[in-house]
Amino acid sequence: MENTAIVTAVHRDRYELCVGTEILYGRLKTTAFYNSGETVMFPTVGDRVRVLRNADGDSTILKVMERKSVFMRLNATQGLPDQAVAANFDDVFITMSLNKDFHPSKLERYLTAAWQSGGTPVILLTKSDLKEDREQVLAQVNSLAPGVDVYCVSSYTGEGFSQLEKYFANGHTIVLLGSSGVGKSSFVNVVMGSEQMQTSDIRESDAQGRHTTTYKQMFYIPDRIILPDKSVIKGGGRIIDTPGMRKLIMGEGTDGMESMFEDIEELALQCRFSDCRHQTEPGCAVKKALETGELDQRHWKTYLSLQKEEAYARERQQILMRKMEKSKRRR
Ligand SMILES: Nc1nc2c(ncn2[C@@H]2O[C@H](COP(=O)(O)OP(=O)(O)O)[C@@H](O)[C@H]2O)c(=O)[nH]1
Ligand SMILES: [Mg+2]
Ligand SMILES: [Zn+2]
Repeated sequence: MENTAIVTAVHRDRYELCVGTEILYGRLKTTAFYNSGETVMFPTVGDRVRVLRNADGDSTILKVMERKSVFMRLNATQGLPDQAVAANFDDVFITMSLNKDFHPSKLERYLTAAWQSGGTPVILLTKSDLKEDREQVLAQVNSLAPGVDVYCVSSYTGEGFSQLEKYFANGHTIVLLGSSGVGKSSFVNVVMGSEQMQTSDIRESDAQGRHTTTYKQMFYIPDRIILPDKSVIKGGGRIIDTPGMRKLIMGEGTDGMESMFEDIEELALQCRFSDCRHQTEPGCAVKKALETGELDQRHWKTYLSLQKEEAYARERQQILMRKMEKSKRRR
């Protein structure tokens, strides 16, 4: 029997799948994924896949269905396709902790990645129990991300969670994005009402045997969420926890760059030369704005480095395509 399933976890070469409320396990159909000579999408958490149900043993994953959103990261092995981290989410909760120094460039980078992924960014400032004066951070966030919703939460006290009810809805998926240690897994554990994900204060050795070693996983949020102070809010929907994604790459899409750096793209239109590289060209509006301070140096630097990464991603993709073409012709 063939079904559509949702991938809820990836364990090496075995996939945890969900069909309705049923959980099953699947493995990739070798001929479909490894010997096809085409660029195939490998399943990741959140993916919808077609599976062939086996009466006994693991089911067979036939293909990955088209994604509405995705995060990619660089494959450590040269020449192999980049890896999808999570797929088919609606909202990207950009998670940063209030108590650590707040880094504007990091936020810009995450925002760009979020816009590019096809999801909607939401900013989650965690550990609000540790920070008395949050006004300064909030002002900075609002100026960097106008129009993006921002929430201060504490997984210890439950502060701020009731404002998030609108994101917990059936058929709706949230993905957590942020450096390790900011409190993503603690957030998931509050939402789930039990310890689903290992948090970093539990030493690996203590945790052995209690948790599987899955590092990213999707959970079905219960209909009612009981907060640490015992108050209850409405739940529902799904949430994906991820490890810190340091090697997240900027995809080929340009939407993210356009939304985040509209000011720079607009300035560039005023340069004397339409192909101005904003270096030594006369009549450069970008350089002038940098001199007068109208354009923030840091914002400009983030733009340049993200642009470089984007070009790099595009180049990698082209090399990969050529390789695939070659191997197809050879067969
Ligand atoms: N004070 C405080 N500490 C928190 C909060 N949430 C998480 N932490 C702590 O921050 C550390 C990292 O949390 P964890 O959930 O593992 O972060 P992750 O790496 O983003 O998944 C742990 O020691 C948590 O106990 C919070 O709301 N308040
Ligand atoms: Mg974690
Ligand atoms: Zn210029």
